[in-house]
Amino acid sequence: MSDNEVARKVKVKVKPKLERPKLYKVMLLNDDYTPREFVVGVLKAVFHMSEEAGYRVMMTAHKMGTSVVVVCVRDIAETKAKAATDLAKEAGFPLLFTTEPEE
Ligand code: TYC
Repeated sequence: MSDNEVARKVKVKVKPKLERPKLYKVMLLNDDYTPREFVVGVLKAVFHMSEEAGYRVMMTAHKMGTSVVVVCVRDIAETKAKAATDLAKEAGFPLLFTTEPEE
């Protein structure tokens, strides 16, 4: 077989490499005014957390200043953080959810 024929038979498979999307953390920030039960209620309503998970996340922010709520793609993180912050604002509380890129 000539070199040309060998070359013709070699099939190069090109596997398209899908980039993994960058992930973002939704952070819960502590404050001195929002009632604990309200924070848990928002975590349940917006992030579909159980009472127990919501309580744990709320208490972490209460004690440490911040807590990670969820890690997801940017669009979802920003939408959820805004929905949760808006719920609090409508109720007259200064509760804040922010987003930041994961390391
Ligand atoms: N620190 C608030 C209080 O004592 C409760 C609270 C917890 C507020 C977590 C915000 O992210 C927060 N009423």
